[in-house]
Amino acid sequence: MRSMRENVEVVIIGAGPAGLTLANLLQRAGIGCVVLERQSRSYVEQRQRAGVLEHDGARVFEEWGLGESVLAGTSSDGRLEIRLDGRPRFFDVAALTDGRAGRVVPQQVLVQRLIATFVEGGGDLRFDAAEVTPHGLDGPAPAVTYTDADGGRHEIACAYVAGCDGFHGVSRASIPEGALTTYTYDHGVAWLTVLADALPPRHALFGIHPAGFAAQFARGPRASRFYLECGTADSLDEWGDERIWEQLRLRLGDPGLPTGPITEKLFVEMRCFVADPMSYGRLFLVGDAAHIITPMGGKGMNLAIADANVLARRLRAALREGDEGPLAAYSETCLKRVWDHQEFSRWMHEMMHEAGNVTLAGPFRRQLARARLERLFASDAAARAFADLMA
Ligand code: RFL
Repeated sequence: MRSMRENVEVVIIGAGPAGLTLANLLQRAGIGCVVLERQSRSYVEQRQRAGVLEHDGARVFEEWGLGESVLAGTSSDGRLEIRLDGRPRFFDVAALTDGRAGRVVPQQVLVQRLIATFVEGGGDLRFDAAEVTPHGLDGPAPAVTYTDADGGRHEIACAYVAGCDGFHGVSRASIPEGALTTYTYDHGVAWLTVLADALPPRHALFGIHPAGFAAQFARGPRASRFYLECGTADSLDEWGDERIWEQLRLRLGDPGLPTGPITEKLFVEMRCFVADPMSYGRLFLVGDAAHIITPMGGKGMNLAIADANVLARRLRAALREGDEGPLAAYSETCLKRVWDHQEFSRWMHEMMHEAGNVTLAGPFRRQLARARLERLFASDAAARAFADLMA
């Protein structure tokens, strides 16, 4: 068995939106990095999850000179629709935020483009890396070991490790117990999410209905992601295609809802998690490795990109200007945004669910949730505050 030892400035563990954004930004900054990904390239490129890149996320790519390669052909969607008991209400995010609005960028499209751009730029991206293990994180000379697809053992010495390997990754797990404070919250409901080759709605669509929450978002020109509130103990056997379409038609108030072949069905736990601090020694946690948030509000992928932007700038200061001060404050900076988005997502979750399904929190809370929703259409200040957080 051959064993190779290398040296690089930064090892990035994980090639999701967090790791790939960081890799591209470090490449632009002229900082050497290697990305180690457990899965194959095709697996990573097909993984369909999020679909909206916020205005600030798009700006990150533009500011680093990646606007053309990452955003070409994507369009911004400045409006959303909330159907309350089947009655449509439109909300113009772009008009309320002076043109700041998110873009429809399916996560797998973003990932494909980030991989292509990084590789074209000479980037070192290694798929099928097994047993990735960080070492010596609390000392001055960390390293990461892994096994390649042919069984070769590798050791990469580095100055810093970026843990971008998602919620179940090895990075956060390698931090000693007691070094992190973790916060968790469970919303007590679940969502069934369905990906279908069905014509998408013109705008992001949220349905509030006594039978439960539902939503439909574009995932490309001919694909939609649907969400259906369901019980936490539900099984896929209980959700045949027929029932899914019947419940979507009911909750979205659209008897003529375009249907199509369902290509994925899975349950999403409505669970939140935050680790504090988002670092340990020379390891920095980025994206889902440090925090997860429910899909309500579409913040998960955007937080990953925002973290990567902060970390790239601060690694550049440390490695090129010898200033480790900004890096030391990485976690504090990122956690402010994380908690702000967690608060917004929970606020929106409560409103969207409790205004519909009375069994969740009772009739009094149902009226409160409806009042909260009405305020968005009655008060310009409330509408602007909401749009600002959605943009
Ligand atoms: P990812 O995407 O999980 O990527 C982590 C990468 O690390 C790899 N990995 C390892 N590599 C090497 N060694 C190991 N030991 C490793 N362990 C793991 C993994 O294979 C993977 O490639 O995390 P990242 O980069 O932080 O990105 C986070 C986003 O993917 C996530 O927040 C969003 O997908 C969440 N999310 C949504 N976010 C939004 O902003 N808007 C949405 O509408 C939205 N919808 C969703 C979502 C997540 C979903 N699921 C299933 C979790 C819808 C769904 C269904």
